[in-house]
Amino acid sequence: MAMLSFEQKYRVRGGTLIGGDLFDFWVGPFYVGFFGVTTILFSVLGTALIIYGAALQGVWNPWTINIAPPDLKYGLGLAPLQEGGIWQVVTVCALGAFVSWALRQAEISRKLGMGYHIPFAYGMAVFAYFTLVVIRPVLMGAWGHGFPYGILSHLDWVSNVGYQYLHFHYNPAHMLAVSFFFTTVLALSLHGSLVLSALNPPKGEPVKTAEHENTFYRDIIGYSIGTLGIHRLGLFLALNAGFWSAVCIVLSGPFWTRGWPEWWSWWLNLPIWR
Ligand code: UQ2
Repeated sequence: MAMLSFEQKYRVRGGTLIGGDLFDFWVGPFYVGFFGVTTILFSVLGTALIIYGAALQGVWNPWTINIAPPDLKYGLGLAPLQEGGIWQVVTVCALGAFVSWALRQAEISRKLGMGYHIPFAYGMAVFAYFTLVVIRPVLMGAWGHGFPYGILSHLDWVSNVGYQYLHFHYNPAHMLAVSFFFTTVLALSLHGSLVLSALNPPKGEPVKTAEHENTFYRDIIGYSIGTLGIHRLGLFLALNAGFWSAVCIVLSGPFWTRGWPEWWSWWLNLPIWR
């Protein structure tokens, strides 16, 4: 399974961004590359630090592990390891690993002569995380505005920050982000179910093609977006979900400090009501 017949054909040299031929090889099915090495190093170090932090607190319950950012009093400076310093190093490791992964995707795309759509799409998720733990804390003047690394603790953070703005669902960028997330799910469920239905006809019948897929949607809503189009739409919807998520959180604090319901007073104050 790991070594399909056509894989050999694509095991070609070149396309690397850094390191030349030095890391241009495979281990089993995996391409290594300079960024494969840095991804492994950053992930192992970051994970080890989270486990170390949990051990120092004597917390071994996976649900309650919490690596918190520094107190606000440390501002944008370095904090002692046990007072948020671990969080700071883990954040560097996480970003190191995420960026390494994106660059590894870019190297493999180059190797194969493909576009950069995959690293671009993944990069949008990294951008949303970067906004949360770097851009917004820097704009607000303290690393303490980052979110804590823990299963339950990050949920508490989201809830608390949401209530700080009274009703986060009134944040217009949050409305856009949520709508894009839901529409992404709608599009993927339409797409996945359509492909599976075409590829799984009743026993004994031949597998159906894109003509059937197009005809289904033309019959039911008078329009088919096409096999290429659905993937363009999917990428567009998903990129927007990540992008507006980043926008909605960076607005909250650096650019709007009151409750989000109040933001809508621009509507009530329109001169057309007078
Ligand atoms: C389609 C098509 C596909 C698809 C899907 C459609 C053959 C395999 C799902 C239908 C999608 C439409 C009409 C767009 C819906 C719009 C939104 C915003 C959800 O036509 O071509 O290819 O998978």
